[in-house]
Amino acid sequence: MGQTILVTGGAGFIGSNLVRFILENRPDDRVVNLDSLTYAGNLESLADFKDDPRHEFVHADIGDGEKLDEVMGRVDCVLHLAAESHVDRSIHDPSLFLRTNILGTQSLLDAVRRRGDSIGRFVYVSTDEVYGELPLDDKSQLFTESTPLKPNSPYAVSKTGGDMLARAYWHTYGMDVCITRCSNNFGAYQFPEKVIPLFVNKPIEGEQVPLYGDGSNIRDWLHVLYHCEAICRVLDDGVSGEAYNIGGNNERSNLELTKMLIELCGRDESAIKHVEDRLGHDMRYAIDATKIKRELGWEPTRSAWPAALEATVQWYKDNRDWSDRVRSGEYQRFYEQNYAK
Ligand code: NAD
Ligand code: TDX
Repeated sequence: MGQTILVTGGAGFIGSNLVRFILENRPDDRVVNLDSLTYAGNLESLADFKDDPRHEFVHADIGDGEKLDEVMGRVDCVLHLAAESHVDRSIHDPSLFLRTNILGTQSLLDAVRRRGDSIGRFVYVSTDEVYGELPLDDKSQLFTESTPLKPNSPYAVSKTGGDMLARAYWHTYGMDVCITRCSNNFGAYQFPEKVIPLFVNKPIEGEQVPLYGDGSNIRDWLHVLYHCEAICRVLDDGVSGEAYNIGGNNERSNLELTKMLIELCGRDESAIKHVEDRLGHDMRYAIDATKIKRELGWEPTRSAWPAALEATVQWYKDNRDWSDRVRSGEYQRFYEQNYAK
């Protein structure tokens, strides 16, 4: 039987891909998409679902308990993605991150708790950054679900706070909670402050790309649609109280990634500008996703690296107008023009 799924942060990068994924792949389900439309929220990413009766958009903040009470009356389960998500911004404004990612998560958990048993599963979409960093010189080390949480940036601390709160509501109140911890995502509709869209837009426009430090930091890249599949798998079959790592087994140094991106944009290495490193820059993330593969049968099924990266670069080239409207600020008028009465 179909369910009504509350997706928070559904106007963001992963959220909009997830809403699209659910509407296209789970025909019996409906989505209530709740988002406060911060700078990172872009409803244009879901313009083709504006009039879909299975997609309801609610303009609200996860900190607004009254609004949440009204929405909770018509949903069956929750996928919680709304967050401040950019590490660099967290370095300059930690308090916003703590407010949204910890207190906002608490507000949402409390709203679910007030509904008692009428709401089923709550999935907290956490991140691999809760584990801190791994050394560059020992590739045998990977993050598993039992790796101690040791977040390094204000962003990572705020996500860890939300992650631990979600678990505490399972332990204390018996709520049905699962947690996912995914590695770096790439794909369509990512806000152009993040490295992949930034490093496509700049070379196309004849600018240099600002690579932090020497570029030796490593990230484990996963296409966003694999992440969406995994979140749905955890929603359907995850064990309550458990956390699941999600990752691509696809470690790339930033320098390797940068070289691939500028080549795909038709530029040579003169397009790379080494700039001052990010404060506290985590060296390496690498995920062991054995648990979700073994217990829930999740396996990435789409085309793998580098084809998925090439397709993503092509998407940004083909959708210049989407990026242009983000950068001009025009995207922020979409809600007003199409939804607000
Ligand atoms: P994003 O910044 O693109 O989107 C975040 C969305 O949350 C935006 O639409 C924004 O408007 C909304 N939002 C922010 N504050 C809100 C509030 N107070 N109330 C309601 N909505 C609010 O982020 P993303 O990259 O799509 O990440 C989504 C989630 O996945 C985050 O929780 C992030 O920590 C997690 N995550 C991201 C990655 C990644 O590589 N991007 C990897 C692992 C986990
Ligand atoms: O201009 C840049 N230059 C650069 O060298 C930017 C924006 C980034 N980088 C480097 C820093 C990182 O090592 O590229 C790498 C990726 O940076 P981001 O795209 O900012 O992602 P990251 O900091 O790794 O965090 C992402 O993955 C984990 C998401 O933004 C988080 O929300 C998620 O939890």
